[in-house]
Amino acid sequence: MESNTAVLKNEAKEILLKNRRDGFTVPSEKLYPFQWNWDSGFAALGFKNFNLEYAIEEIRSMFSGQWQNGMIAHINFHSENETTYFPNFEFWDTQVNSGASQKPKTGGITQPPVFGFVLEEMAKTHGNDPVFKEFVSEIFSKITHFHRFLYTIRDPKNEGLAFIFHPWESGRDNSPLWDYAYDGFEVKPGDIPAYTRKDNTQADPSHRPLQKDYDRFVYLIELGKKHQYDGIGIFEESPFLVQDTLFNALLIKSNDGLINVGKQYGLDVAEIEAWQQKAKPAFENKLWCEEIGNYVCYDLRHNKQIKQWEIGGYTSLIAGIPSPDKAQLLLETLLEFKEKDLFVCPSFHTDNEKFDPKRYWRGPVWPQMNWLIYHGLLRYGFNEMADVTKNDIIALVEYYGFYEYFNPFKSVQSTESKGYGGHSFTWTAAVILDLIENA
Ligand code: 2M8
Repeated sequence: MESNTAVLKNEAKEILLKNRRDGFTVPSEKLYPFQWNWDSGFAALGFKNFNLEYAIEEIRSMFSGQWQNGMIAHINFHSENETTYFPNFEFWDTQVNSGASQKPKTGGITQPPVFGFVLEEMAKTHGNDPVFKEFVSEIFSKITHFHRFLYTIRDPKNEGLAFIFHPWESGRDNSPLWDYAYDGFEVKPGDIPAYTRKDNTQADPSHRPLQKDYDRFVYLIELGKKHQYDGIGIFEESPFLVQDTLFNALLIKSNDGLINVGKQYGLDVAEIEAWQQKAKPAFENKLWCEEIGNYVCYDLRHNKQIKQWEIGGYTSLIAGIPSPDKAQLLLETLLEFKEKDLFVCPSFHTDNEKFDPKRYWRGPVWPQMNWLIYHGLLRYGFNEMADVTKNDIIALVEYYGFYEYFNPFKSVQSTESKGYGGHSFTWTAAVILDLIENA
């Protein structure tokens, strides 16, 4: 009989292959039928464990939609006939920017920059493979160009921290953090065009964002359009303007990835090192919050920290930002969750009134977040908690299946038999495979 681990591994590979289309992978067949930016990085991370060629094609396909200004959009709409997703390429209307990708059509915003560190992960196993070396020479300057976009257009005051102007850019679309960032901003009738959501027909509406959140999502798309998606007017006008923890920590981690891979192959990394010298102290000084004992997002529109405990702060660990003392403080909350018989790591603090164990990004456990936290904890030598983080996500998938996200309460296992959101989910499969293969 096959061991549980072998069964999980096979299932993970099957999902990755089943979600693969023409050189790229969809996060979930119906719910997300295109290529998403950071999902694609995680897909490559999964593929590199059994098919280097697919991992390379995945990233190559993502970068086929790179804009002239360097941006990698959050979605590549490789197929223009898909009807199960809103907003589609027509709604984004990225042709307002003359440097936008024509083929594939894309969205007009970006997502957390993961490709620098994914490249480094690939180098760990394939560093000596000539095919991989060739790929590095092709992709290195493109990833660097993406970071250049973030450190210029998204950092007009040259602070070393990139801003986001849409919650979708954070990857944590519906986090309660953004309720604070909007600070009461509501869309009024007539502010936005009529639109029809599709997500609610593909997933349980009680797990998805509220209508007023979607109205604000659409408002910000319209604002992006008005300023060609990269104009300074976005910085001046957007009611949502945030220097996000996760976004900037993964940018720093990806800078490190590029520096390490670049040095390995004799490439010029001076520009990236200069960004890094500014970015690390900026993150430390502007985002650390003593009161919360964690890093928090900075609301640029209202000039204040968003003082809430939230999962994004934990990605500082994988980026090597906190001192050992601060890392210890981060560890303590994870230990509390474990003591309370919760699966690690809820995406929002369970004591907060806005915490919701079922609703998208307002409390559930997310597989790719556990992968990031696991590696962060290992980096600081917190091996025991790293194992808990890894084993918890494996246990959740083993019990519920390869869902998009999960209820953090162990107690609900007696009454619930499914996870939440999409199923046969790409990043869930990818990180489970990677965690098992590299145990
Ligand atoms: C979710 O976001 C999309 C918009 O980009 C959506 O709700 O329609 C988020 O979880 C995001 O982080 C993820 O990349 C995407 C696809 O998995 O789904």
